[in-house]
Amino acid sequence: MFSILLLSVLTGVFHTAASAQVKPNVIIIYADDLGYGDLSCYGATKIKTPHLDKLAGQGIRFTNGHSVASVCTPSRYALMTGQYPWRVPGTGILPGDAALIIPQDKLTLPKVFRQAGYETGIVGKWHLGLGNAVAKDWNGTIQPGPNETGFDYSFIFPATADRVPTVFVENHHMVALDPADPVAVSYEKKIGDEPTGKEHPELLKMKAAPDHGHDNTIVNGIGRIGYMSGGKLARWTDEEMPLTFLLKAKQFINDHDQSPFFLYYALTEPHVPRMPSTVFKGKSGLGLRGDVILQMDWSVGEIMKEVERLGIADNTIIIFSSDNGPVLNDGYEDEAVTKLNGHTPNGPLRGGKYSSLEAGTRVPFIISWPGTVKPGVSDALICQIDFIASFSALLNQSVPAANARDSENILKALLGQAATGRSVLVKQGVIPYIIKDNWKYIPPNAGPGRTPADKTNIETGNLLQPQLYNLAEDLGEGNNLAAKHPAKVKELADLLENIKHKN
Ligand code: NG6
Ligand code: CA
Repeated sequence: MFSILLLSVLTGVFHTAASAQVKPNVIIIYADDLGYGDLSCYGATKIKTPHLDKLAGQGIRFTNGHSVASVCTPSRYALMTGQYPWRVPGTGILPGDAALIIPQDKLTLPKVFRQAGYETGIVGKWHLGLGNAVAKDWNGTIQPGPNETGFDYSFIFPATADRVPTVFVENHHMVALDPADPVAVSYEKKIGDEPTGKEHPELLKMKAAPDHGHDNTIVNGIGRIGYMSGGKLARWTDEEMPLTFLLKAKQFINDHDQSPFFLYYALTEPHVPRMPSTVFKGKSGLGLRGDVILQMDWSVGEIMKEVERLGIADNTIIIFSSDNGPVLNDGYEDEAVTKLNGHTPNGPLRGGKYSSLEAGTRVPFIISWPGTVKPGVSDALICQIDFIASFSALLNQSVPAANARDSENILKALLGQAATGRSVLVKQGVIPYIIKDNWKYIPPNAGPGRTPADKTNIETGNLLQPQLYNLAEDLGEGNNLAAKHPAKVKELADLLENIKHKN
């Protein structure tokens, strides 16, 4: 009896002692269009997100965490490659039939883990292109894609929930494809003989906003961007699509609970079209956008429960963040604006998705590693582009020259062992702009100061004069100090140019 007890105590000690070196599992949960103010742990009072609050409570809640860009594709490109997207043409928001834009001969985030002996998987939204060209056979082997850029396993949808093809692709193949009903996709012209949202708005269960582009092929009563035909069996229903991702994510975790794994779990919430499963409809009181945030929060809770159930919670890093900031009206009449009820998706920030102002790219950012990372709040400047260099450092992997060139090793900040992270960060809104030690400089830019009021209705950050903000004192970017501090403007403008032209 005594010896069994001793043995188990000793094993426990060894396990703890070893876990400092044992490779932790890593799960990145990546929301789509979630704002800095959308979670109760980030100050939201009109909505409660208990599972993310719990994750933040057991980990570090970062107040100064950033995506690279204020829209999806460039943020995800940077997360995968460690390179600023504005260096590479063609990294803007991709249509659903785009070719793969991630280089296959360069280091990527999943490759770092794979080299270190991890099993790597992606479940969820991809939006980085598939195949070698726009023209491709969706019914055959679809490649290159996630499996050629570092993932051993992939279960994705190709682009966004509002773009065709509205199907899942698992390791090169469309899921539930009926060969007798092949899928074709076009972003050029109508194909097939199905009604479109434009021709038959009476068939829609969620109206497309006027002149916003979401009125092409109707799938599951919702108009999409782009045209598709065929694949009736393979098309997802929006109410169950996030649940399918959750089940696949859990399955991946279960399949690899004995080996170190890296899971990139890319959620669709709260991106449009917002169509939660029935149990979440009406639950938030803030309309469907609030409801899908509750669904997203619940999914995070399910992942946390799963790693606890498997007994791997202490050795699993969970990172939660978002690819860009919030938007309300992004193409559908889903009451996101009318039912806001005083909720502030931006929190204290100006701007939103698409914008050069802070709400475009300053996002919720939580890291939990129970037993290793001490809970707390950090103001360190951190960015998703730094995952490659930082996890390479954690896992003793080297980064070859000319790879991940904009990624910095900020591991200490990510693990709460340092109060500061980066000193300088270039982000991308309408144009690239720079932050250095809490000073933010946006170069002069022509263009409207706001997107159209009847559409996304967001402050862009465009101004013909230079903008300089002191984010330490003025997080809401209310006070343009450019005229007062011309030397600071010059310093940051020069630095931005240097970084842009760095080889
Ligand atoms: C925009 C779409 C918007 C959304 C966005 C991509 C229009 C007018 N708007 O072009 O609805 O799909 O692209 O969002 O088409 S993202 O989060 O993937 O970047
Ligand atoms: Ca997005």
